Amino acid sequence: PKTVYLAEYTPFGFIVEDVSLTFDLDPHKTRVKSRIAFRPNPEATDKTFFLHGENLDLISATIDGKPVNTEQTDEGLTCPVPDAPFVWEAEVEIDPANNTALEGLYMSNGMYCTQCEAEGFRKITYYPDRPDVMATFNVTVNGPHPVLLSNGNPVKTSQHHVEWHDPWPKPPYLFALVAGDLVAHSDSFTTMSGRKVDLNLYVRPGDEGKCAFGMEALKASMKWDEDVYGREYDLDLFNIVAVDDFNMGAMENKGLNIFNSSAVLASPETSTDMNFERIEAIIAHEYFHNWTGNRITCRDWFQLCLKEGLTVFRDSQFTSDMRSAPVKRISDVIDLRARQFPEDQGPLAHPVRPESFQEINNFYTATVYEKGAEVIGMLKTLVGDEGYYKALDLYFTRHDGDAATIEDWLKVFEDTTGRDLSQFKRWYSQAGTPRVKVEESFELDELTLTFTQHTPPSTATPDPQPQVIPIALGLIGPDGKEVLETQTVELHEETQIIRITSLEGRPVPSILRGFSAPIVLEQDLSDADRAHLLAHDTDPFNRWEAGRTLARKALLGIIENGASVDEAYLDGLRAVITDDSLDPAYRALMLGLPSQSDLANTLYEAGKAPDPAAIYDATETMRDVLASHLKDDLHALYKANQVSEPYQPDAEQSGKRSLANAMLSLITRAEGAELAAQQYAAADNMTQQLAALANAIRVGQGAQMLADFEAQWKDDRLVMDKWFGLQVMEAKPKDAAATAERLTEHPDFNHKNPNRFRAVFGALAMHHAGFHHESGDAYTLLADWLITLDPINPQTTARMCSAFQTWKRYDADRQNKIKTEVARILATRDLSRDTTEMLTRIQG
Ligand code: B3K
Ligand code: ZN
Repeated sequence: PKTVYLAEYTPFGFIVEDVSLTFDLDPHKTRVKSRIAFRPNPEATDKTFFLHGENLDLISATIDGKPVNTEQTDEGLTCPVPDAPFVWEAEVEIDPANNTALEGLYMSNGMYCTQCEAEGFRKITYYPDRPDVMATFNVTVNGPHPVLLSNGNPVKTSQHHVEWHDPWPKPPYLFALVAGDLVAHSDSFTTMSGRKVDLNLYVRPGDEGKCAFGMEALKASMKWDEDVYGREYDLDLFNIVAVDDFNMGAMENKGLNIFNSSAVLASPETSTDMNFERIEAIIAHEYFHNWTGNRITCRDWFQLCLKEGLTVFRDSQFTSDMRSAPVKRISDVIDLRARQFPEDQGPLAHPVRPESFQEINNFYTATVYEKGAEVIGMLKTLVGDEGYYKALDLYFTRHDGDAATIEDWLKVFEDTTGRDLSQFKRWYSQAGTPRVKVEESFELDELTLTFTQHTPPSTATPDPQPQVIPIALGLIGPDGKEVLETQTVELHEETQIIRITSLEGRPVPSILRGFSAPIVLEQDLSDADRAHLLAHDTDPFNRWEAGRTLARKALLGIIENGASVDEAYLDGLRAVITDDSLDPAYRALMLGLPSQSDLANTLYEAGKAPDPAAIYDATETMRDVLASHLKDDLHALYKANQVSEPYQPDAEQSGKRSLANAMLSLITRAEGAELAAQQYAAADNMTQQLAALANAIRVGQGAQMLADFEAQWKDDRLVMDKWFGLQVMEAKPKDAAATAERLTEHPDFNHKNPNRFRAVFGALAMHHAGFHHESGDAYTLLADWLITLDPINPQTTARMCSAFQTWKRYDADRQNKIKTEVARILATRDLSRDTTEMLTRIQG
């Protein structure tokens, strides 16, 4: 396979003035006619006329009305063109019904839909399929369906025929088309300048009742982007469509967002609180792309973080404003550590702006998205809120309509704040998680903190240089009062010393408040100091972090020498959990334990091969200890956090449910599934029903409930995904692979549906002790299914390969087993470019 390099970027030799497309829809023989006005690009040196095209059957091609001879390959075509403006016209035939890769134009339950990012437009027609070629589109859709949609505004509508015009120049990856028997949930939004925008959420008949929440989230997002960023929507119409077969969450096509139905359909009976929160965030994310992604797009795919990091950052700001900021921050860090850190610290490590790829779809990663968002958060911390919004205003005015780069992005900050960001830019070019060690000494009235930063070298970045690291810190005095409010220290050098004087007695330093940088902090604090922070830190993130660090130490103590859990920690935790002045959602987070994968990594870093079974057992022991230490509070807290008002998916109610369900899990552990059964029977919403079911399965008393659940929900795909996933998640380690295998034999298992495939195999890969069970059965099962899925859906297959990325942590036997499976998949004939690239990189 060919490798593409950032350094080799050159502009396309032609400018596209305008595009007209006509679709005559047919499941196997869809005809696409294109008419594209080109003119030579004065800024380009390479004048080769190459149009991308894959799996297209070329019927005819003309230039200025005269037939041309084209030279075709698997990747596209070339032909001679005049050295002056000209019109290219072509007709191709495509087969959407057989497009199982879900990229380009495909069918899902009888409806047509598209996915063009990153390079899917070339599966629809011949085109310069690159984001720096922006054009206005006119699209005619002919088909026997009641609903025929494309980007922009409808300009002519008759039966079985709709013409669309999108006035905003856009890259081809934002093209979209939808056709089907759909119903709309409609509403409208009046923008800040008083324009009325029609809003529609299109779903399959039967799903109308699951639209209201998504619509409210959309309106809230539109308002928020006006209030916070001054960004107004720019068309008269905004459509969202839900589809069941989709490779990821959703897609920000101009004026026509397409959503995985799991990322938009919601009702109290079928969706959990977590589902609601995720849906709200994804709707906001895709909507925010209208400015950060669509109006200003990326010059090339190496700049992906320009739109994704920024848009993730914006959607987390939105969620913090709509819900609880500390809870959102802690959840984001948990997620970053679970998904981005292993990537950054393993064979798949790459910079936030990668420098080469074989298949760009493999780079829609936690590093590009989530670390990319962290980098923006740091930039905001460094320049301050005012500096940040000033820079953003300039970004929007200076680059509106552009296909921009990270250099453009950083330049607006340099120009508005006068800062030199050349060292900061290393966050975009260096892979790996920086580690910052802090050493402390206290003499008389002076505290000295010595910071040393070090980034472990990787294949992607063999020689990492010091980065700019904002460290937010404060000090908590011996009496528990804050003696220094949050200050931000900027690290630039490998080693840096900070002195704080006039202190009365040694305070406990609270470092990396709010997780001010995506690093690993190495700080040698005593258990007593951490317990002090757990009791008194004013920074909610670090208060939580203190508890988490103590929990990790306790778990490692159990794993390594069966140590008993420190009473002071347990008492401190109990004080927080029972403190009614604290948000229940925050208290529930306090009860969470570091993940088993995280513990495995800690052991690996300490030079020990982690034993997944021992880690699992320690986690179980720890939960038993918590249940017994908190036993006098469990029922009281469970009762106090029941919600009597009608269900609302808001932060307040969902916080209560999450604390109550944390109690339920400890109660079930101590007393069996009786209370879970009561909750199950009484539940009028999915959060309560599913939590009850999970707890019953966990203690081996869930069989009847599982059968009831299946009978109740067998016709609801999204709920059945939960039913499939939960059984794997809650299986005992030795049963996880067998459970997954059994579920693949269920009549409703369908590996062609990404949601269902991920429900089973995503859960298996996440089940640490089950996936890494000594038998190796889970490795083999996953490999078998990846081999089956690859020819059908390479994108989803490649994504699931990351389950193997941590192989180096484990003992020789497990390593060999994983290597064997990886090699077996790689030996498959005609393996996709996607999967080949992922597994080759994982092999290292
Ligand atoms: N931009 C899309 C992701 C496209 C993934 C292509 N493999 C969704 C998003 O980030 O908003
Ligand atoms: Zn995005």
